[in-house]
Amino acid sequence: MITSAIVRKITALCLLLLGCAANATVLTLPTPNAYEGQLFNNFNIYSLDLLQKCASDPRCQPQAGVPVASSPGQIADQAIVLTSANGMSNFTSPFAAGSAVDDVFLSPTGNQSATYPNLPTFGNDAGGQFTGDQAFTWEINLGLLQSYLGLHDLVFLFDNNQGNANGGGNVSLLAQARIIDAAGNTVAGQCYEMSAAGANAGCVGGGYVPVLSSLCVASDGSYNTIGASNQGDCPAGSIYVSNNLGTSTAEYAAYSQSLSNFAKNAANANYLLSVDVRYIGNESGAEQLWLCSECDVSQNRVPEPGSLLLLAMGLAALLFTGNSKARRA
Ligand SMILES: [Ca+2]
Ligand SMILES: [Ca+2]
Ligand SMILES: [Ca+2]
Repeated sequence: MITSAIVRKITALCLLLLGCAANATVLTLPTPNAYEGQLFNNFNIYSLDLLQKCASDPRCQPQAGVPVASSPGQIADQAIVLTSANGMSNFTSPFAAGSAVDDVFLSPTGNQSATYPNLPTFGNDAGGQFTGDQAFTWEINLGLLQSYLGLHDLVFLFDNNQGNANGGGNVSLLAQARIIDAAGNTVAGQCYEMSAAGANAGCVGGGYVPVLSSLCVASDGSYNTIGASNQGDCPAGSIYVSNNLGTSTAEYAAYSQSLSNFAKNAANANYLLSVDVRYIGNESGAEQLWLCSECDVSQNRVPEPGSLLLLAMGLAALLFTGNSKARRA
């Protein structure tokens, strides 16, 4: 009984620190640079396969957490925007029932050549489920998001899942993330876009970004697709990258430092993060999109020793309290 009391206390502490979820996605991304991150308008996009494969390359910076697992059971406790039917039935949600966050949207499977106008195609979102909830986009209250992230950065993870590898199954994406107020108005300067409209062009409804299923990344960070299907197809000095790793592995991380910093630090409890995703060229299995619970970008990383020391002190205090009660009993 004493043991279970201690376990309960540790569980409560874990929930408090948001650091002990059994399946939390944990990833450390390098500071974006020309080699490891590509800028698509406001978002730096990382290929997770490149991060893993270039780990021993001197051009690459320290990183941890790749590959990123993405099977439904492995991301069931994450803040999911889009998932498969299997993912929906496995979703446990990190949030209490009735929280100010949209339901998970169901992503399409099979062959679709049409442009998906926005999220309702995936889920039929009428809006109005909670204060500030808008129709046709995925919302989460910023206070709720801040408690979910703790001190971690706001990083979107994308699980690509196409049928034809090596250039034959390239889906194309356009995504926007806004900070909105309770009336649905975009907070000044807080619209961020992942698009092919050009670097730092703002939130303009730009072009779709092709998700290249395979490519060779050269030493200067440039890439070509040449139909490569393995390292042997790439020029000397290039790294072969697959961005179609199947259903159980995520391929991309998306990060905007400005958005992340604003979302983490905004004091207005009525603000919401609003996400819209559109895509064309889908085929085969369902894609997934979620907000990482424990992702950090190197430039923002919180010093670990301090965190660990705090955790150790907290655990020691709880154990001491438990032992004291046991002695008194
Ligand atoms: Ca909504
Ligand atoms: Ca697909
Ligand atoms: Ca995948």
